[in-house]
Formats: sequence, structure tokens, C-alpha cells
Amino acid sequence: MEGRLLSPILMVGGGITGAAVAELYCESGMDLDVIDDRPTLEMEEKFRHLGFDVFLSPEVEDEDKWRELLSSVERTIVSPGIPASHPVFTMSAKMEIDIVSEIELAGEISEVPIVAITGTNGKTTITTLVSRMLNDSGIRTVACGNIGRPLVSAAKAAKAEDTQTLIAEVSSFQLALTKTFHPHIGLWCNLGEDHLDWHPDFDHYRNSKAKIWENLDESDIAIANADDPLVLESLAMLKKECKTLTYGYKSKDYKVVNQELMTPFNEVIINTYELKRRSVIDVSNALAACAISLEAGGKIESCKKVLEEFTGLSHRVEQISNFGGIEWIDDSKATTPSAVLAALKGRSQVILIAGGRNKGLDLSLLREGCSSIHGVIAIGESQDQIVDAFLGLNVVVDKADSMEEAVTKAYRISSPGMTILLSPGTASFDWYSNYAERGDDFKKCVLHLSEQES
Ligand code: UMA
Repeated sequence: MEGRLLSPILMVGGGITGAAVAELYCESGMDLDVIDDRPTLEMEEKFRHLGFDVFLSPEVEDEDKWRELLSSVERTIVSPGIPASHPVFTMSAKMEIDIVSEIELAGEISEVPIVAITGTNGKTTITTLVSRMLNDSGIRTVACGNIGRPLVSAAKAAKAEDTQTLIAEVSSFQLALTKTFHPHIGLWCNLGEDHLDWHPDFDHYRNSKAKIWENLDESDIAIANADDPLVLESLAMLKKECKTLTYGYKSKDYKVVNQELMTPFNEVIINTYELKRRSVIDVSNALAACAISLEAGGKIESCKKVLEEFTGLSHRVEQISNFGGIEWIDDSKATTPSAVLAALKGRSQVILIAGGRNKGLDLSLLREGCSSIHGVIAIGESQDQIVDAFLGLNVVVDKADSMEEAVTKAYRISSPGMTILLSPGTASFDWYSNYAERGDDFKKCVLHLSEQES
């Protein structure tokens, strides 16, 4: 493993990814420096413990300091959250320093196959399902990547942990810089506007996602969602000789026929009535997971068993209460308009709580869901954009300055039989540290209101 690692290395970002890369270099007895735009004492302590120093990144315009910092660096590894506009990219390019992402490094050191899953919405669910299906089939896997545990950590530990296949959720941030990243199976589930505060434009975002398939060869498999025209178009443009497969309602490979999920050989995997979650998006994610699992050697019975038991992940269209005869749903993970539209699909009489920190996206797209919506409570920094999105439509619109107020106002305009859906379409960082905290606050406010009202 050591032979494939280069030194000296500059690690950009001292978060979860930075720590995982540092652990790899520490174990290999190699040197590494860390820079961060916002170093903290806790961070410094974490890296000092591994024998590495953390430095404050030089100012954007201080080219001399950048040159000095990078003068002895052979490779820069960047954390996924470092945006394409960060000076480390321009300076590394100017000084002809190799610049890679952590998943590229993971691909270089991994001794077991990697299955990679990307897309705008649903990739965490698919990653979780695939890992469970393959484990149940007797193939030892670990779910990793953007889902939480860095791919590089899981790759490093694969031998010790007896892992046979790594199931990696990969984000556009992680894919953007890859040159050699080579999963055995790469699945792309969908594409909608997202992260335009990180990517310079939509094409950059789309091209980054498309990199999941860039290095596949004859022994690999590219899997695409047949119901997503942009993903299908990218599949058609693929020049490589790998096997290609699709899944979805419009697919001829992994498909839905008379409510049954089926393989390309028309074997029945499960009937949709046996699924605990069976909205259009749930069925799509279930099929995606089956496609990967069966192509990776999993068993149909295991796919069926896992799907029968799967009740969904927290904060993703999660039903949290039926107080007042209302279906209360926490979909705090929905940080893009496309995710909100997916949650609204097939529903009616919804009171939507939406808004937060806009990631540079066009929130007026939410209008497309108006036939499902009875009312909207606009929250957070982008509340005016949310209000504007529904101007002139037959939808009750109000604003709230806290989650508690939003929950109360939503309840006041609701009637039994309706749904109150927190599906913000934006990031949470204006009011919270992350989407989970936002969802938990929503749950707390619903519980509080139900206690007050009873
Ligand atoms: N930092 C800078 N300058 C910047 C941005 C960040 O110095 O311009 C520093 C921060 O001060 C911080 C460090 O970078 O110290 C954080 O690095 P990071 O933002 O890359 O985050 P990590 O802690 O390394 O976590 C990352 C992923 N985060 C992002 O992509 C933003 C995690 O995905 C992932 O679980 C983890 O690696 C392990 O692979 C989170 C995420 O929000 C869940 N992902 C996005 C999403 O799902 O929408 C893509």
C-alpha cells in the first residue's frame, strides 16, 4: 500500500475526510500537512495526535504564501466540501501539482471491488439497501463514502474487516476531480439542479456525476435510471465497452410489470404491495438496489427480504406522527427542489413547509408541484423566494420565523386527512448545523404541539 502513496502531501480540509486520509498516511509512516480555512483547537489536537500539523490556508490573493506552502508538495488531496473556486485549485494547477479527491486515493489503495452510487436524490437509500441485500446474500460489504464513513477508511480497513465489496455513495464533489476512479459497478439514479454554490454551473455538476462511468471497462457495469432522460442521455454518450443496464418504469432490464419488480430475465423479485414504502420514488430506489445487488452476485430472496423489512431512513419522507388526523412527514433531507417534487409526487392536499439556505438553485421550480399543494409555510433565509414561487397560484401561502411557528401555522390551515410535509428544498445551515438537526427540531415541535392540543 505504501508504494502507491506519494509524499509530501497537502491535505485540504480538516474534517472527516481529512482525518481519514491522515490516518492512512500515519499508518504508512508518511508525512502530510493539513490546511483549513477555519482551523479549530479541536482539529489541531486531532491531527497532532496523528503526528501532523494543521495550518490556516493563506489568503486568496497571497500568491507568495501559496507558492511557499506548495513548494515541496507533490500531491494535493482535497476534501469534498472545498468548492471548485477555492484558490488551492488554481495554485496547484499553476504549480503543476497533482490534485486528487479522497475517493481517487481510495480507488488507488483498494484491494476489493467498489460499487459506486451517485445521483441527486436517493443515493443514501440505495447504498443502504444494496449493502443490506449483499450482506444477507453472504457477500460481506460496508456502506461508505458520502453516507458517512469515508471510502478511504473503508478501503484501508477492508482486509482487517474481511470486507469483500465496498458499497460507496459518491457525491458530485467527490467525483469532480477523479481521473482514474474505477468502480466495478456504477449506478447513477437521477439528476436535478443541486450544489450550484459549489459547482460553477449545471454542466459542471452533470459532468462531475458522469465521471462515475468514465473509467469502466469490459468487465464493469454501468447502470442508469431509464426514467431520467438526462441520465439516459449520459449513458448513451458513454464510449466505453462496459456492460450497460437500465432500471425503472420505462426500462426493459430491471423493470416493473403489473406491480411486480422483475429482473431482465423476467424473474419476480417482489410485488410492490409487499413493500413497506411504495411511492414512485421508493419503487425506483428499490429497483436500483436490486439491479446492483443481483449484478454483484446477490440473491433474489435477499433482495425481497430486505425490501419487505425496509421502513426507510430518518428524515427522508419519514412519517413521524398522525396527530390531528394529519399525516406529518419529516423530509428534512430534501435540500433541492427536485427532492421536494419527488416527495410530492402522488400526494394531494399537502401543506408544505419549505425554505432555508438556497444552494444557488432555482426555487421557482417548486411551482411544478402545486397541484399536490394546499398551502405553503415559507421559512428561513429563502422564505421570500419560496413565497414568490407560489405567487398567483391557488395555494395558501404564509411565512414563519421559527420551526415552532411554521408547525403551528401549518396545523392551523390544515384539516384532517391532509399531509403536513417538511421538505425544505434548501440546505439547513441558516438555522441549524445539518439537516438531521432540522428534522429533529420539526419532530420536537410537532410533539410539543400535539401535547398542547390534547
Ligand atoms: N473547509 C475549508 N474551506 C472550504 C470548505 C470547507 O477549509 O471552502 C474545511 C472546513 O473548515 C472543515 C472541512 O473543510 O474543517 C470539512 O470538509 P468537508 O466539507 O469536505 O466535509 P467532511 O467533514 O470531510 O465530510 C465529507 C462530506 N461533506 C461534504 O461533502 C460537504 C460528507 O458528506 C461525507 O459524509 C464525508 O466527507 C465522508 O465521505 C456530507 C454532505 O453534506 C453528508 N455531502 C453533500 C450532500 O450529501 O449533499 C455532498
